[in-house]
Amino acid sequence: GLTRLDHVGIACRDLDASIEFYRTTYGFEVEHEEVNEEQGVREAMLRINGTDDGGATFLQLLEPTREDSPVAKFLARNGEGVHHIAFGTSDVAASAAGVGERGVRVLDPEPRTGTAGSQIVFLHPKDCGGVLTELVQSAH
Ligand code: CMX
Ligand code: CO
Repeated sequence: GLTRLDHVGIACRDLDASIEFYRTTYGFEVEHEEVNEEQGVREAMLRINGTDDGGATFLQLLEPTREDSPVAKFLARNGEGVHHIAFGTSDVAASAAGVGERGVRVLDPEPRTGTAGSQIVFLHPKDCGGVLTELVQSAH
């Protein structure tokens, strides 16, 4: 089942400026940074609470790497702001199948690779009360 809030994804135009805002304003530090070409993002994970056992919660700051990416499209339409939420699960395929049986459109027929080798699927925001929702199974 879904056990926790894994992260909140935030679309930004300038990743370094966004990191600096969260660092200087709140003291949150970057734990992990990477480029995910499949998702079209340069991203940073800032840990908000929790430990390394898979129970932590993060902010995911997302800067688009190309104009046809979901985050670029979101920024063009809405400007910077909250882009999605992500729930943690110990079995992303099973969780996606269960949610799909409830009539929610699962956007990824097979889980894709997310942050730090995690497995992710997205659920259509129009089936989730306007909230783009991700399910994530961490690699460890
Ligand atoms: N949150 C809520 N609603 C959203 C949304 C978002 N992030 N993105 C789009 N929508 C809404 C739009 O407002 C629009 O609604 P209306 O029809 O009422 O105007 C509708 O969905 C369609 O929007 P669109 O701009 O035409 O966007 P697309 O249908 O092309 O794509 C989506 C939307 C969700 C299918 C696409 O963004 C997607 O597949 N996202 C999943 C992948 C992703 O977001 N990757 C980046 C993050 C990676 C990570 O977390 O690691
Ligand atoms: Co995410």
